[in-house]
Amino acid sequence: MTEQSPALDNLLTESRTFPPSEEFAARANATPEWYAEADQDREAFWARQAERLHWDTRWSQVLDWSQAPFAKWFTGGKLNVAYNCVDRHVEAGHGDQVAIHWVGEPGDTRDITYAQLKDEVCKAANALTSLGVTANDRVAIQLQMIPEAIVAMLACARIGAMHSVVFGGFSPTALRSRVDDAQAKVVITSDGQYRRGKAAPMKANVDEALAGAESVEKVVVVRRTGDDVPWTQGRDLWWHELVDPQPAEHTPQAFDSEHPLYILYTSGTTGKPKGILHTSGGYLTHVAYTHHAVFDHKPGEDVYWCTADIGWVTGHSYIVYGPLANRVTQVVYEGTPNTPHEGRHWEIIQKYKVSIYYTAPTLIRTFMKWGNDIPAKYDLSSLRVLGSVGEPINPEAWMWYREHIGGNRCPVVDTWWQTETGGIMISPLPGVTHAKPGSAQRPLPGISAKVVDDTGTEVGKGGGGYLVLDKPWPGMLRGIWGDDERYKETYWSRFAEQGFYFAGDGAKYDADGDIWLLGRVDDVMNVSGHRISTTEVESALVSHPTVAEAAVVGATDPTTGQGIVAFVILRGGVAEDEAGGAEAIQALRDHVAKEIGPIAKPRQIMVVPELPKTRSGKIMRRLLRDVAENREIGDVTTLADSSVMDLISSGLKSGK
Ligand code: 6R9
Repeated sequence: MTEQSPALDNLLTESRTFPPSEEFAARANATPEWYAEADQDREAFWARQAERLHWDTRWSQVLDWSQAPFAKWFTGGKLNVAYNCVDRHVEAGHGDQVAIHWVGEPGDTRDITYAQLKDEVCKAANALTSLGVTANDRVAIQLQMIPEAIVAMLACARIGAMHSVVFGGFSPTALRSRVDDAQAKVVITSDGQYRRGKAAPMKANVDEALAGAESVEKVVVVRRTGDDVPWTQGRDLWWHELVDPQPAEHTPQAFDSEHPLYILYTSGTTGKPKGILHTSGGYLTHVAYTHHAVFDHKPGEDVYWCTADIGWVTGHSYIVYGPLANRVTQVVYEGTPNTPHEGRHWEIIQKYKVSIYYTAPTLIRTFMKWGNDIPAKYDLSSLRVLGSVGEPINPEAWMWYREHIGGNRCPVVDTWWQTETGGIMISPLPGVTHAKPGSAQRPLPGISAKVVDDTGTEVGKGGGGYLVLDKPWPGMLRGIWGDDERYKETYWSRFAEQGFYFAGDGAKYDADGDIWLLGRVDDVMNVSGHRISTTEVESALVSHPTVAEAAVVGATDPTTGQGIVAFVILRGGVAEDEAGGAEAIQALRDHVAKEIGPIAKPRQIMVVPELPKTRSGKIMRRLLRDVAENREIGDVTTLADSSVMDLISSGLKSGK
């Protein structure tokens, strides 16, 4: 991205800034000095962060980068991750503190204290051991958001087995390929899950996935819906029959800092999914530190809620490991945000007095679509920090979030990171940063990131290019499971000479040197030789009063190389025949031209009822490209709701 596209300037016309309030700054966990302290001696800074944990044996070396790009952090150190997340809080006298306020979709609830969580994790660890699971074995977990999911992950960590969590919504084929790749010995699942008010089977899908899977010895089934399930004698066991009778005592063993903790597969764009490997000491240090700094979490005071699914890395790092290491009290919600009504999240925040709320832009835009009057009905005054993750947040959504959810009082932190980075890398710090709507702004203290051009040279202020991470960090992936070559090839070959990690995201510096993420580099379109980011056009579209959500793809065009095709969802209350009519569409095209420049005018705009998204909320542009290019629609197995594509296609055919 050496050439300067006028189009890329659009996001940067955003000039509003929000300085932290004095009261917030006075009590903030993070201080402005951290940046300089970390720059001065990065390893010493990370060593101080590692002090947040309990180590059975202290490390002898902070970072060993001698076998780059395979990092070792806190070498010689030994710790038990589950002990750090549970037992030590009980030993420090916080056994009665609620760890999890669990809310089931049908309305049932459970409060689990740290003392109870410790008992559950110990029982589950004993149960896994009784099945012959030992350190370094792999356990696949396909569960919805129920407490057993968290207990199962911590039980694996406690005995040094690696978990591989697979989305509850993933197809049998997707589960099978992950089970085979990791050669999982045990699979933990449930009979079924509640989704949108209905019980959907899980166990039956797991059975389908596991037919002939040779590595799997046992399947442990949590009873949730109570529906009948197929049963394989000798292989299948009920969780309550296996786990409940186990002793609640279990001595945690200290494992090496580099002992593997988990594998998590990223939804690959093509071919085989990548099994991202994370290890113990560095990872836990990274997620505990970032959860403390970015969310300003105060143990014993705050009520935290991250709305992610544990099948996604955000659930691993910011529901399980970071928050529990920091002695959080958190909400875990099983269901969808509009079951039984569109105010469900706000009702939960009001009830539990949630003070820190972390969600995804796609959901924020959905809330916008449902209307301002819904959150307005609830008391959201307990909130004090709002977070966003998963994709670039457009300034309109950021402002809406700040105003309608945060009451113009809560700092909004836009956190950039990836499955591969393990934890948050670029984000404002509440109480420190002057926030800018739509920008993740600055690498955290201890983290180094740069925007570089094709040759790996850092671009200047106002310049755009590729985001790279130029220094190793504790939470970084240690490789791709079973495929060292692919690890080197995917992340380290693009800028091999400089030794940079290639994140695959486009980014830009503004005039102050703040970073703006522009979406995946494969989502950058090339129209008549001009580079235009899909995010940028989407951002322009949603800044129009009739548009709630937009997805933009570059479709092959005989004249311009690529043509811009936009799919838009209208805001609630906007009459579809009016807003979807020829004149309204023309007005939208003109609006984009006005916001970005005539070059960014979409060739085609289609009004649709839904957009195809993965469970982590990412729009699957590949499928929209198929529609835009009149092709047969490709593989939809990783969609959260695979019927969405039918809805879009039939809506378009009926001329809407
Ligand atoms: C945590 C997570 C990683 C990709 C990443 C980027 C996009 C995530 C973002 C963001 C802009 C943010 N992404 N957070 N883009 N601003 N705040 O999402 O992990 O599922 O591995 O996705 O998501 O494109 O490269 P993962």
